[in-house]
Order: sequence, then C-alpha cells, then structure tokens
Amino acid sequence: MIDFFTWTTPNGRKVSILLEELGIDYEVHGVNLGDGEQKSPEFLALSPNGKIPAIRDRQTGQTVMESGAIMLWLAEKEGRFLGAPDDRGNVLEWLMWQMSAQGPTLGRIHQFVRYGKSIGEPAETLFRAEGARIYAVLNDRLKSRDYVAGSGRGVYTIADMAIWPWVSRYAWPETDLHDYPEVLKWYRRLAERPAVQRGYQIPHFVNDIPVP
Ligand SMILES: N[C@@H](CCC(=O)N[C@@H](CS)C(=O)NCC(=O)O)C(=O)O
Repeated sequence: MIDFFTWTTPNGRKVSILLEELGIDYEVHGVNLGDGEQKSPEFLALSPNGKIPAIRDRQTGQTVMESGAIMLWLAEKEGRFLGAPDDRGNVLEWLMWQMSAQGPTLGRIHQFVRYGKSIGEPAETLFRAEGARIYAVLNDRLKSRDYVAGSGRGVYTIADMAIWPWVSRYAWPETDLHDYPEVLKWYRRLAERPAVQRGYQIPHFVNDIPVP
C-alpha cells in the first residue's frame, strides 16, 4: 500500500496517473497548498523540500519526494512503463528533460501569466521564448512517433506521463496547441486513456481534462 500526498497540480498528477496506470493500491492524502499544508512539520518530515508530491510505502516506511524520483521508484518496483532495456537511456533523458526544462520553465511562466507575479519584462520575454522553444522541441520529437521515448514509433512510458500534465495546462501560459500539431495529437491520444482520466482527478475533481 502506498500513501500518496498530493494536490491538484501537474507534478501531483504525474504520479496519480502512474499509480492509476499501475493499478496498485494507494491512499490519497490531500495536501492543501492554498492553506500552506506543505510546510507543516508532519509533511516536511516526509518531504523536506516542502512540496508535493510525496509517497510513503506503508510496508517499509520508506518515503520518496520529487515527482521524477517517485515515478522511477514506482516504475522500477513494478517493472513497468520504462520501455525495453535498450530504451532505458531514452526514457530517462526525456524524463529528465521534463524535470529540468519543461516543468520549471512552464511553471515560471504560469507564475507571471496566470498569477500576475511579474518578474520584469526582459525576464518574461526570455521565459516566453524558452517556453515556445520547449514546445517546439516536443513537437519535433513527436514527428513520426506516438510516444516520446523508445525505438520505432515509441512506447508509452513514465516520460509521457511526466510531460502530459504540464501540457494539459496549455491555457495557463497562453499556448495554442494547434501551433504544435504533433503535440496536440499525442496530447489527445493520452487524454483518452482511462488511467489518465482518473489520475487527472486526484485528489479531487477540479475540471474535465481540457481538450482543444
Ligand atoms: N521538483 C519538484 C517540484 C514540486 C513542486 O513544485 N510542487 C509544487 C506543486 S506543483 C508545490 O508543492 N508547491 C508548493 C510550494 O512551493 O509551496 C517535483 O517535481 O516534485
């Protein structure tokens, strides 16, 4: 049994989608970010960085924070969604691309576009350009393939599950997915998966998956 500490954000949904795809038992614990619960001593004891998501393995007591680490830990434990052994480097590079480039860049754009926390016009221009570049990289990657990693047309892995929830927030940085047709096709393909639909609504319903 996995205790899963999360909220209604892309980093949380990466893990809930994986948990749903794996079909393993887990119990959801909502950590209300608006109320600052992520900074409570109880939560910091299992996630010292004070951010969701985090998990705890009830059998061993082991805790894991950081969405990428959690995804790798769960996928390795279950032996699923990592592609074939020869695909592993490719899966990891796209997972790390998500963690280091896509998530942080789009997250920063959300702050000033969606929440109005200005970081100054020059920095905002740079971040917008980087956000567009990142979408273009993903669009190029998805040309002639169905999933971001793996040989041939690719295979569905934790790399897709990590990237998709951030794309689902396309409206927040005012991105028109029609500008990235390969991303749009992939986005819609994943949105049809029952596990993605269930995982999107953890820890509770906010809205239906937006589909342009
Ligand atoms: N690198 C971390 C980032 C986690 C993160 O930024 N979580 C956000 C929600 S998506 C959070 O908990 N924010 C609350 C805060 O910063 O106080 C991961 O991938 O798990």
